[in-house]
Amino acid sequence: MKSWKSDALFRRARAVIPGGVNSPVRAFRGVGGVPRFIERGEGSRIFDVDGNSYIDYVNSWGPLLLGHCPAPVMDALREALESGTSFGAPTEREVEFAELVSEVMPSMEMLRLVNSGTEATMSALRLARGFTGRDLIIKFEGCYHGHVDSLLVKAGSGMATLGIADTAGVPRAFAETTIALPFNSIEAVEKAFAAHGDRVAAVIVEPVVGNMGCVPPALGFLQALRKLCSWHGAVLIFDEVMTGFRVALGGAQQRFGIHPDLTTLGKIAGGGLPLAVYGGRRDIMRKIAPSGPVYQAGTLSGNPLAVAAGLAMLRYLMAHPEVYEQLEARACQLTAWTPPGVTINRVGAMFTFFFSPGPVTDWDSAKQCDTARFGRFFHHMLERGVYLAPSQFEAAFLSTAHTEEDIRYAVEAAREFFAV
Ligand code: KE4
Repeated sequence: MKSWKSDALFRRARAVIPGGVNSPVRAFRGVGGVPRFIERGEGSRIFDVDGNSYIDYVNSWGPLLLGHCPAPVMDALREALESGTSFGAPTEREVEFAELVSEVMPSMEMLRLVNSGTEATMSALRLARGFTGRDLIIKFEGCYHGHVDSLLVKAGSGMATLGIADTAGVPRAFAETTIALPFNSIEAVEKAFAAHGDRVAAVIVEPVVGNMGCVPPALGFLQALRKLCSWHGAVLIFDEVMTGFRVALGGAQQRFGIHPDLTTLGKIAGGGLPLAVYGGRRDIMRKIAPSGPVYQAGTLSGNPLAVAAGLAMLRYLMAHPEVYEQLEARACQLTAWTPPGVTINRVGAMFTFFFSPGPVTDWDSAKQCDTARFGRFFHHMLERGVYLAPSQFEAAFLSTAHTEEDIRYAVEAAREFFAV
């Protein structure tokens, strides 16, 4: 496929934007080559500036559960646009959206709207520390919760892709408040609580990890986190920025039947616009200003356009719960085979082809992958018009716009690679 315009744009971009991209993982550093500059999206496809079209299995890193330009979201945006873009004042739409999120995820008795998943996790952490009066946070290696200073410790996603163990710019004092443990190790969490129990403010976890690639929770792991947090008075934070409204309408907490104390949401919550959420137990959320002493604010928090998109997405999903059976069935078709030397992990409509014999259950096993072979697979698929996440350590996402033909085509293209 020709990529002259993308090549030229990438050269221009690198002169004025670090790495030529506005988020590191987009730079193709994990797979090599030149990122495709995208002109538009439609249904299950994206179209680049050189006129190439791709079946999109990234879907903007998860938000586009209904595919590109879904009518419910586009119509809602057009209507909202007529009334203005931002007021910096409360609107009815925000109240309605908050009520629906709380209905779909009952653990979120109260919630606050922000603009990104990072802002949601940063705020949830500050709130957990303010509520408990404690400093330490437990996270898991390979999990990524946005570029929050104290969480950029052994993180996944772009940091795993770039092989950055810990980022520059975070004071040692911040990093020292974070305990990073192996995902799925109940024993490690028990030991950490035994050693620091009365100093742990919160445990933050991706209940289904997407940011080292898709890694499901081991049987009993989430239940153990729930029990340990309750016992030690620590706040259990489910970072459902990726899993919320994806692995079930009510997220991983519904799928696995766990009641976290706080939840963060993003991506699908905004239907592709900058909208994220943090929320949970009323007694904790009441600590947030102006009702309490923990400060958090935002000029564009609850932005009318973003909330219109999120509301349209949420209303559609609540009115069409059958989409989750459809997504599960389609994802099964895509992943119900075993390419040689590859482990496929899937939960609902998020999945990863790990280039390792596996099993892949945590960061230690994920990082054994043959990333060079994954890079060759990525470009094999890209050349055939299938757009995957440009990193071994990311999840791929299905949308309701993916057709049986899209799935069949992708499986056929993948089989071709492995047949070689
Ligand atoms: P944002 O600040 O990017 O909206 O959300 C951060 C975040 C928080 N929690 C989870 C579980 C997440 O997956 C993310 C962001 N996910 C990555 C994809 N692995 C965003 C893609 C990117 O960084 O460009």
